[in-house]
Amino acid sequence: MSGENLYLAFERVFAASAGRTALRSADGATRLSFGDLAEGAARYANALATLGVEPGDRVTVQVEKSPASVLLYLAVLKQGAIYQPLNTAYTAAEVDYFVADAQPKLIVCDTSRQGEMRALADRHKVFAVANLDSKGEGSLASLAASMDDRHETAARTADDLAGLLYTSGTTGRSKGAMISHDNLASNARALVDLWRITADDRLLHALPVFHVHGLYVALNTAFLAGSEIFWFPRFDAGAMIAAMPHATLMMGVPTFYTRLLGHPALTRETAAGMRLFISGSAPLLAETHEAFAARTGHAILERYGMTETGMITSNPYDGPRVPGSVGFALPGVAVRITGSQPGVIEVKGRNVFKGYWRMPEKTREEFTGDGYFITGDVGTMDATGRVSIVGRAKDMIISGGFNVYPKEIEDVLDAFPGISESAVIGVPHPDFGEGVVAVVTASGPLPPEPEIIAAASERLARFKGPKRIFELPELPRNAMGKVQKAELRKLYASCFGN
Ligand code: MLC
Ligand code: AMP
Repeated sequence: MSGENLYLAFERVFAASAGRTALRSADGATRLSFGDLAEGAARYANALATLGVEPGDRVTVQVEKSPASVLLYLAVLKQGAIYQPLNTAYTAAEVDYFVADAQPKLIVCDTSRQGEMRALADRHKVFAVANLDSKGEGSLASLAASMDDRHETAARTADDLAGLLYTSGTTGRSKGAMISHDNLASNARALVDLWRITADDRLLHALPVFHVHGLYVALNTAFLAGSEIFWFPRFDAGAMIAAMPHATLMMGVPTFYTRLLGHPALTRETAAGMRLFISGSAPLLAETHEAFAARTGHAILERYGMTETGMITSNPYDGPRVPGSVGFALPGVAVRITGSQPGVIEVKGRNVFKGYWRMPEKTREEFTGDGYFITGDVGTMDATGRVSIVGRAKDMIISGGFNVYPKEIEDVLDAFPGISESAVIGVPHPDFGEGVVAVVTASGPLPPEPEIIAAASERLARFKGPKRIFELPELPRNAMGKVQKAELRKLYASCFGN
C-alpha cells in the first residue's frame, strides 16, 4: 500500500523534472531544482529518523518560512510521520497546549526560541528538539547535511495521517484536524485540473506555510504539477509586483489584493504575463474584485475552503468568476445547504478530514447523520449549484486570513484587573478585512487602552489581540441574556475609518 503516500506522487514529478528549477527565492539567494528537493527531502527524512521519528509520530514545527522548511515538510511526508505546523506568532503558552495535545516525538523550532521550547519539551516528555532559523540554518539543517541523500519513502495507506492542523473552537479547546494522505492527494489533484496548473506555471508564494492555503493548496499543487515556485519569506506588495512579470500564478488572501491595489506599481503591464490570480481564506469584497479587474484586466478567481475539508468550492476557470460568490463544488465534493436558504453549508467527499485528534465526541457533533461535515459557514446555493457565503454560524473573526476566536480573547480579557466582562467582535477593517475589537465593562478603574492591548498580546499571538478596546456601562443582551454581538458590530462598524 506504499502507493498511497502523497510523497510518492511528488517523487515521480521530482524524478522526471530533476534538472528544472523547483523553487527560487525572490532575492535570488536560493535556487533548488526538483532533484535538489528530492535529495533534500531524503536527507531531512534521514535526520528525522536519527532523531527517533517513526511513521505515525507527530512532528511539531514552528519555524519561519525558508526553503529548508519546505524540505522539512516533504521529509515528514516521506518519512510517514504527521506534520503539525504552528503559526510562528503563537506564544509559548499557546504552543504548550498544542504540544500537550499532539504529543509529538520531535519539536522543530526557531533557533531564537530554543530555550522556551526545550523547557516545554521536558514538561511534555517530547523526545527531541531541533532548530531551524529563517535562513534555513540550525541544528536540523546541520544534521540533514551530514545524512545520506537516499531514504525509502514510508508505506502509508490512503487514510493514514499526513497532517495535524489545529483549528480553535468557538467554545473550549482547540482541536487538531486529522488530515490524511488521500485528503491531500485528492484535493490537490482536483485543483491542478480545475485551475489548469502545469509545469509551465511559476507561482508567487508569499503565504505562510503553517496553514492550509500556503502549505497544502499552494505547495501540493505546485509539486504535483511540477510548477516553479517564487519564494517570498512574507508578503510584500512591492516585491510581489516586481516579480510579477516573471510569474504566471498567484495565490493570496484578500489582504494581499487590497495591498497590491494600494501600490502604484500594480498596472495592466506588470500583470500582463500572469495567467491566474486566486483568492481565498476570507471573503473577497466585490469592490476589490472589481478594482483589481479595472486595474489589471484580471478577474480574481475566488475559492472557498477550510482546514477540515481542504478546498470545497471554486469559481470556474473558463466561466464567469462572479464577485461575491465562491463558485461551485469541486469535482468529487458534495456541497449542500441545510434547511431554508441561507443556511449552513455542509460538505462530503474524499477531501473531508478524518476527525478531530482524540476527540471522538467533538467529531460526532460536527458531522450529520449521513456523513456531511457541518462547516459553520452560512451560504446560499442557486439552481446551478453556485455558492455564495453570506455569514457564519460560528463566532469567528477572520483577520487578514487568520482566524480569531472571540471566546479565547474574552477569556484573557475577563481575567484582566478592572474588566468585569468583555465581548470580542470583528468589524470592517480596510487592511485585514475584519479587525478585532473588544467591548468591555469595567469593575474598577481601567488602565489606558494601549496597556490592555499590550497585556493581551503577552498571552496571545499578536494577530489575535484587539486593535481597539471600547468601554460600555453594560453589554447589550437579548431576552435570553445572550450578548448581542450584532448590535455591537453595528455600533463600532466604522471604528477603523471605513
Ligand atoms: C499581522 N498582524 C495582524 C495580522 N498579521 N493583525 C491582524 N491580522 C493579521 N492577519 C499584526 C502584526 O502582528 C503587527 O502587529 C501588525 O499587525 C502589522 O503587521 P504587518 O507587518 O502589517 O503584517 P504582515 O506581516 O504584513 O502580515 C499581514 C498579512 C499576514 C496579511 C500578510 O497576516 C498573512 O500572511 N496572512 C495570511 C494568512 C493565511 O495564510 N491564511 C490562510 C489560512 S488557511 P504589531 O502589534 O506587532 O505591530 C484557510 C483555509 C482556506 O483559511 O480556505 O484557505
Ligand atoms: P480555517 O479554519 O483557517 O481553515 O478557515 C476556514 C474558514 O475560512 C471557513 O470556514 C470560512 O469561514 C473562511 N473562508 C475560506 N475561504 C473563504 C472565502 N472565499 N470566502 C469567505 N470565507 C472563506
